Amino acid sequence: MTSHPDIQLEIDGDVAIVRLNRAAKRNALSDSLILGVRATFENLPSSVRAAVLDGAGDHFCAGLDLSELTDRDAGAGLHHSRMWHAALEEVQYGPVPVVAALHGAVVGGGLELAASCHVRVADETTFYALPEGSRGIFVGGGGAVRIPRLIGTARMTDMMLTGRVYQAAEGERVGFAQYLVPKGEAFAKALELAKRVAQNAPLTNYALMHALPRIAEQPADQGFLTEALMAAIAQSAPEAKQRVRDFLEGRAAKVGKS
Ligand code: 1HE
Repeated sequence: MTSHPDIQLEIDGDVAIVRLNRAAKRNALSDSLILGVRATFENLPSSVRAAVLDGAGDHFCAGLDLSELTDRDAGAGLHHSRMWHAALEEVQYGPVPVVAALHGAVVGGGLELAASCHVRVADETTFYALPEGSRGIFVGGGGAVRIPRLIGTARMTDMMLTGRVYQAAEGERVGFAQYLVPKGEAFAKALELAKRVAQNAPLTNYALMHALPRIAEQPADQGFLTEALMAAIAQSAPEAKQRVRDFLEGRAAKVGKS
């Protein structure tokens, strides 16, 4: 396991709780902290089957640590952005599905980080913004790719051109979050969901993390083939066969009943 002074890592059964722990700076992501996020997800114990990503204090994450935004030349800026890409790839395509517990500011690089997670739970205090537009910069943490896939290119363009801020309820409606919960309840809901995710067959979770987003990028004809290959692999696992037998023999829950 990797430790970083601004990351709290806790293992709760088969769920890892990863918490940005820099509340005094609203969990702003310094270079060191973004590298810490990468190392944490890279080095999760093999017993972990799902993760929750949370932020300490009143805000999930205020984005890039602006105090480090010194005058980089073009080459350094390119490498800096690629460093973010590598870190957030580790969240999206790392070992396990990640449920984000959102509250307060989810802005700039914080929104890019949230967008790299697999499920987003937001409480009523959550707000989403891309202040890069007003800071004279551009997204650099994969937001240009991931955010339009959540809310559409037109909405992202509007956010960056006009500084529009989406509040929690509207944010859920447009697709930033899949769940909206009362103030202070995002973490508990995210943990409940992560525990459920952890119970899935690992190959099913693998397919959802690695095949589904790629199928979405493929022409339909190739997507159907990728789907069929993934389906064949998933159903061949002994665990899948056992789960189907459990249902047929009345040992597994029916849909909609726990
Ligand atoms: C920071 C940062 C930060 C807070 N970098 N230090 N992101 C932004 O443009 C968002 C900037 N932050 C804010 O708009 C506000 O801080 C919040 C709405 C998030 C929270 O407001 P509030 O009133 O609770 O806190 P605060 O008093 O503004 O901030 C508390 C401290 O955190 C203060 O430092 P202090 O030493 O004076 O106590 C702030 O300076 C510090 N702080 N946010 C550095 N972001 C891969 S590219 C991604 C590009 C981006 O992410 S650009 C968007 C950056």
